[in-house]
Amino acid sequence: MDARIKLQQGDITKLAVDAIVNAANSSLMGGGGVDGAIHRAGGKQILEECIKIVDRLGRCKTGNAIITNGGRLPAKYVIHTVGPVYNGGKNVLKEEEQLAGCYANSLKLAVENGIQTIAFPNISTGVYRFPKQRAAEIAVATVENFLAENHQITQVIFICFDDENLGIYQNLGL
Ligand code: AR6
Repeated sequence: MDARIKLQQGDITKLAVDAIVNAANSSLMGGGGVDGAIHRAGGKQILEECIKIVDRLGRCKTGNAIITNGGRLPAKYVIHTVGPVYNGGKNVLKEEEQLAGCYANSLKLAVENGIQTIAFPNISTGVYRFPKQRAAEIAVATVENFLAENHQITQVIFICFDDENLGIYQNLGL
């Protein structure tokens, strides 16, 4: 395991990292879960920048990411990414690819913005119902692959809110 990857349990809105990642939806207009928590804690500055981005570029596609200011959060930036809604079945490979895209595209955007420290929630494993074990395997593998080719990022935190996700990440060797 890359020594720059760290596991933590708690609330992502409390982290003083360069960027926290938001599990958003394609409207970028906020929602429940971690998205709601980030907009509540960060205040209206974040939503105002989201509105400008949607006006300019349209909605955010599944697997893609955009970046805004961090408002009142201790983090300087929020990277908003849109995870897949899990349906499984014949769509499962596409959904897995989209979830990997969330992690890879968020890291790419982080690098483009000079970010060194970043924290991820367990994207798609709440309301979007992605199976937690598989989601964790994809998250860790994608981040490890990215870091193998990148020396700017100094720390990636996986922050688990619930005990089940925490246990899964621990079993993956974190
Ligand atoms: N800090 C860290 N993780 C959290 C927090 C928090 N404060 N709160 C929840 N989680 P979800 P999704 C965890 O449902 O499945 C929203 O309405 C939670 O335990 O937030 O990607 C959006 O607007 C879970 O493991 O996101 C979208 O419409 C993880 O965050 C939709 O939900 C993701 O759960 C996105 O669904």
